[in-house]
Amino acid sequence: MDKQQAEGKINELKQQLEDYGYHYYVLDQPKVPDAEYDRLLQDLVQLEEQFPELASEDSPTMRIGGAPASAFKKVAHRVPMMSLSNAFSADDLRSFDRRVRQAVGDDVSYVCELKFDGLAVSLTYENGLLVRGATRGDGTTGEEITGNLRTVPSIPLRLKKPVSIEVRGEAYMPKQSFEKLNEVREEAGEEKFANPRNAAAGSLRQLDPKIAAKRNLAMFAYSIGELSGKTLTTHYQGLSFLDELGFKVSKEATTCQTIDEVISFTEKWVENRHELPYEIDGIVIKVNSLEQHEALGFTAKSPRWATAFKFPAEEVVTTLHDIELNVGRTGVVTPTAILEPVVVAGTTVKRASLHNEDLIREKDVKLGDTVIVKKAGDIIPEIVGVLTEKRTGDEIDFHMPTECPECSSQLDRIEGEVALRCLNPKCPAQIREGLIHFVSRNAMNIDGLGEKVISQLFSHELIADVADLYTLNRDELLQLERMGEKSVDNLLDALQTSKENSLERLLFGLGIRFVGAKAAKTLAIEFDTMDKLRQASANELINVNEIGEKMADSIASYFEKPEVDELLGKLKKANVNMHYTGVKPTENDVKVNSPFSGKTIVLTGKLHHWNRKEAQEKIEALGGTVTGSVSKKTDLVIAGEDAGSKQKKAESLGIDIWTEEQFVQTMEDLD
Ligand code: 1X8
Repeated sequence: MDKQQAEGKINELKQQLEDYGYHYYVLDQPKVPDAEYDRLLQDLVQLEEQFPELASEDSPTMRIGGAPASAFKKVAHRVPMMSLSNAFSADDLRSFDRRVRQAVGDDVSYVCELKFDGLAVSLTYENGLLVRGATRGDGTTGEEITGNLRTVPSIPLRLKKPVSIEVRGEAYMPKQSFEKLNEVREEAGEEKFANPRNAAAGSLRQLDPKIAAKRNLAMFAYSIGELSGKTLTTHYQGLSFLDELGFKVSKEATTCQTIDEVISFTEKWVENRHELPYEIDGIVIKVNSLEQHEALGFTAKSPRWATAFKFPAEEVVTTLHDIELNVGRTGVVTPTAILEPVVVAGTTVKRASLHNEDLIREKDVKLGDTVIVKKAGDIIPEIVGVLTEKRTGDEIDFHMPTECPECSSQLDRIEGEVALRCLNPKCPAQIREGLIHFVSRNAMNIDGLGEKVISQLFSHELIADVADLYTLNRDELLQLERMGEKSVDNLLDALQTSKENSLERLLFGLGIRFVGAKAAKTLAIEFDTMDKLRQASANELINVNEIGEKMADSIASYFEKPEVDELLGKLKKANVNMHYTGVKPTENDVKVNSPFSGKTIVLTGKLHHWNRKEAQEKIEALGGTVTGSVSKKTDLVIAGEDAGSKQKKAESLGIDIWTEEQFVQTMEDLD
């Protein structure tokens, strides 16, 4: 075949494959058997290998996963990807409706849509060709994950019309694929994903698109960011247009003429949500008219023309069979309820957190009780109460032990804390949990070392501390149950790779009390090397932004321990990196990405959380300007207690006004 013939054949195959893919993944109506699709795809792979100059970015072969990226580039969203205000009840929805009518009059209709629980993404098409895909990130700046998004079969690589458009939607993993993926991960000794959302996000955050390609992800398109050369008048038209372009658009979107219809729609989905093959966490309500969107505008965080109704936490009744005691990494002994398995919020629940003994007393929980269990989203299920009227008299009081269930040392109740704690630093449960923490995803991220493998290594006395992981050899690992040659090789590779992790992963992995992943990163950026951090006094540590007294003391006393000195020596000998290798954020990065950057802000009224000067410094550090009086140039007024004329003036000018709580919350959300 010459080049010209190949080009013709490649184009034919591309069109045919995209059409088959569209029917299969978007319309759910396969046109040909899977084997036929695979055969044509292989033909195309071969032709593109033979004529590499004819390969293109809209080729269905990209769906198998193109070249790995070395890092994700940041991309600024030209139109910010905002979050939505929340409504938790029918009353909240009525207030939303009232606010809308006050602003635009009574001629309002709404579109109700499902709120998919996945990862928000933005897709940019130029003349119909997908040129960029990005995560939402903080709404202003996201990460470019084009290679990964090209592997998602329901995302068109080329649109059915040659338009230039930015499309938003939710990438997600269907429930069934999630269950299967976790089964496979468990078999392989890998950490399971907590929920489909994390699984989807984790898959799209892999540098190698071949991984995302295997994860069976999908995307629903639900809004248009930018569009040139076409005018739409309603949001619903926008959804139809997305459908015409070849996107997967939910069939459940419905227009409602009244808020009562909206409320009925939410009630219907509170009932039926679990029958869907994917997870939703609420209903999105949008004003239909785009002209009214313009009139309503935005607050600093979200559009005034939309809101998200969040599903209430679900409650079910079941029997409490037993209370199990677990010793955590810091020695805290926590009681866990063992329940008669029951389905709640779409998953089977067998265990629930009881937190501590005080809570058990307060809720008057006894073994054998009929209890109410609550679960919201991916939150750990909780026991909210007991149906005492169901008691038979056979229920048994529960008492916390006085000795550690694992090492029998005396348990201690630390002053000011409700928790019982095992103070034996050699307690095997604490060491085992510490090892599990060390390898976990946000710490050293060592794949192939799940809880079961760690427990085996520990009980076979192959490891006694985290440094021992790095001296494991093939023969030792091959002794373990369910560890074949391949798993062992993969694990040894993962261990080797983890040695190059940047310092913050090691710091977090060591499990120093009060040092979370975020503080570990701050410390790594500030001190650069483990040695410099070790030399820092508690006073120097407190001077670091975001490090408080409690954490500083804990870090300083951690590094004073002789066994820590020995451990770090072993890690160093194993060539585990102890430097920060990430990029240091410049002051500019912080400023550009903040909700205050470039804005003129007026503070008024009495502030309680920070004083005026502190608040001003915080805003200025984030790129905002604070001025004394309200004018047309003011972007935002933060109104404390007894705010007077400035607030009135801001209201009359239609300027955004935040309460002090909103301001504090926004600051905390930035952390
Ligand atoms: C987030 C989501 C929206 C929709 C569905 N799922 C989401 N997670 C929708 O519009 N149907 S809109 C949205 C946002 O604007 N942040």
